[in-house]
Amino acid sequence: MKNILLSSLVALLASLSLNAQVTISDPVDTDDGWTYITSGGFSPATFGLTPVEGDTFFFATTTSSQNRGAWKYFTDVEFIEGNYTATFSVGKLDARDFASGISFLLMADTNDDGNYQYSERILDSRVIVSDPTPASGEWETWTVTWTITGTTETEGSELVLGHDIGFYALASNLNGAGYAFDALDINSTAIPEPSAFAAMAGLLALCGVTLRRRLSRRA
Ligand SMILES: [Ca+2]
Ligand SMILES: [Ca+2]
Repeated sequence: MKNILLSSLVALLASLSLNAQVTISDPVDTDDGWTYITSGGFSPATFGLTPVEGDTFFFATTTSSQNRGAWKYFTDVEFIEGNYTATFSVGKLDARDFASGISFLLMADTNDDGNYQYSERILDSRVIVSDPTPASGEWETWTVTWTITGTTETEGSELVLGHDIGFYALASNLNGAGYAFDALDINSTAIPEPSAFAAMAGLLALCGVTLRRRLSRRA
């Protein structure tokens, strides 16, 4: 009985990890594929900040109401179904107010040209984060999570699975404020299937029954 339980458990765990998951670790340096919207840019040291990872980091600031951000498509890293977690560093520029709402979103390169098109944003993935706010000249680590399934679409109504993954950090209406962004990791884990949950519950119940029988035999 013990062997049957063990082999069932191994088979179940194997079925859960069949799909290779997404692993992105990016130092956020301008020469590795990042593109940004005009003023601001990549710097090795500015506004009291130095990079968390790599040689430079992205910073944005304006003196008017404008959008500022940076995006990248990760070539040949394609969307699969999963729960996605992005972890990255956000910094506060010394001598500037902190941007009041920075949104982070995923994109899918649905026309496979390596470039960002407005319609390739996954609107459901847009998350505005403001916490914890870094102190002047310092960084904080922020984490955002999303679920991507077979029905997840871009704003242009294209399904995202199988297309290259993109990430966009974007602050709207900076108007005298600013922020910095660096050191991005994106990882996914499999979404457990309901059938896997049922199998797991069945196995646990079976284990319970076996254990109770053994205990009652001993008693
Ligand atoms: Ca960097
Ligand atoms: Ca594109």
